[in-house]
Amino acid sequence: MVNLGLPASIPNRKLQFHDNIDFAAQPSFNNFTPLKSSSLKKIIGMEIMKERFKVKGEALATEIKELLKEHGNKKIGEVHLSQIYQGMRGITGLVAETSLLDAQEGIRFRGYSIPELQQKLPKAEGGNEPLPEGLFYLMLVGELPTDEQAQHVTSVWQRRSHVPNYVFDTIEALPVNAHPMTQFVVAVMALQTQSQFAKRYAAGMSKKDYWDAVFDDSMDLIARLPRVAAYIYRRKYKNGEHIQPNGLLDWAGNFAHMMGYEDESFKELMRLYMTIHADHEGGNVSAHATHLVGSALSDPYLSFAAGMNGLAGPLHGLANQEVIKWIFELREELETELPTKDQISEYVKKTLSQGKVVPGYGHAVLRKTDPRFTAQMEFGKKHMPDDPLVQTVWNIYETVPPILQSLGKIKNPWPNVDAHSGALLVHYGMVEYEFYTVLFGVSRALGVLAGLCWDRILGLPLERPKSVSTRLVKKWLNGEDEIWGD
Ligand code: AMX
Repeated sequence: MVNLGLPASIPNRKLQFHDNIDFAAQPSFNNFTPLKSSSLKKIIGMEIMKERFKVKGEALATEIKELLKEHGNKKIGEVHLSQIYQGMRGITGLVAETSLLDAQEGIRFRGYSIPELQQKLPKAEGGNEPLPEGLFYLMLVGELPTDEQAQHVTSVWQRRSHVPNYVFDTIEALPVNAHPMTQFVVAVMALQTQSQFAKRYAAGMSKKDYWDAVFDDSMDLIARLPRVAAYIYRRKYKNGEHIQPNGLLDWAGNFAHMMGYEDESFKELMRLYMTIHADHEGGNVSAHATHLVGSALSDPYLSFAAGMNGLAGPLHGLANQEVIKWIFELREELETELPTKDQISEYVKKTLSQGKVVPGYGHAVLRKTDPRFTAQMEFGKKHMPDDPLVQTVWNIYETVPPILQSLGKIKNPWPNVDAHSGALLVHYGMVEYEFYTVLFGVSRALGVLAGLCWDRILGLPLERPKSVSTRLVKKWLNGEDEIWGD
């Protein structure tokens, strides 16, 4: 990893709320050593990523213009009345370059499946899991990065990771029992004052430079999120005993460290977690909300906060906390650490009879076991095969699908990403399940912000689909030609 000459960690030192240090601005800070010229070169090399993105983005923008000139009137589908009442399922209405979801296969990032990414993306020294930095490069540039290119991303995120003190003050103004996602979104909004896009727009930035400012904001925001998220975690669950960043670590490894987890295999889990939760094409609530709000030229901070408010919903990202809560309640009610499949089956039926969903199961698009679930299962088999909670997740996997299938109305009875993640985190002692969606949010930033960069370089316009009232629908059905609703 690149050594930026940042100070080593000071674990478990109780920091003052104002003890957030801008390392770059404080050369006299203890242990500070100047940047080595090789590190500097790598940072400058990072500008190459921006350049590559510019070349790729502008080329695709030109290609799309030609494509639309020739084929713009081609029909790509039709819309049924039921679809507009049912969450627009199956209506193709968005472009997202970063990843594509196949109902049977699962997610592919720029054509690569999750097992392929685990094989092909750069790793941390001595590690086996992919570096999320590499995935970000792939989503942005469309090419697999070399080890050095992934390290460039690490270095630049380290360099941009300073969080101003007033952001911590803003978090501190909230009651400590505020949901971590509320604290997270408030912190992102506090960071918004840092937006380059907002400043440059106010100063009269040209349209052709929008992408450049969005790129800079996205890089800053991604760099800062682990610090903010770790601060919320330590504030809420560890008596406000904060841990300083370790400039020798990669983005996810440093995040684990700042939350207080030094186990190497937890760092590996964070690398995997941050990679597999990053993106799920464009129509999911967090990606779509970010894209929609960004289409109004709201800056990346405002747009990302909108996406995170969506992720905080129980049918989307909050499902991961719901899953582990549901399993804890199951264990408590049955007074056993390892419920049998029959006991699980009874509990599932009880959940359904109470009019609740089985969290972690089902998906709006996927129609098979989520490969992100499988990747986590493989991690569990490798690192903690005997953990009773992890085994319970696997027993649930064998029990739930046939029950859901028997109901006849559920389109996908298989587990999604959220069905597994909590059990792995609990294994390492991260039992505070209310925090899990924040982890998801830090990861999701990679996909939705890479997506926002693409939106602006492609010059995508304000999103404004047409809506209708039921009154109008009824008139259509009666063959009346009225265009006004209510
Ligand atoms: N348990 C019980 N009922 C379920 C169910 C589940 N896990 N999944 C779907 N259903 C029900 C729906 O509530 C709906 O019932 P209704 O007709 O009475 O309203 C019916 O089955 C048909 O739903 P669907 O078309 O199969 O799913 P959808 O596209 O409407 O919703 C999802 C998808 C994910 C919201 C849904 O499967 C669900 O609520 N799952 C549980 C929550 C969850 O795990 N969310 C995480 C999703 C992944 C993510 O974003 N992180």
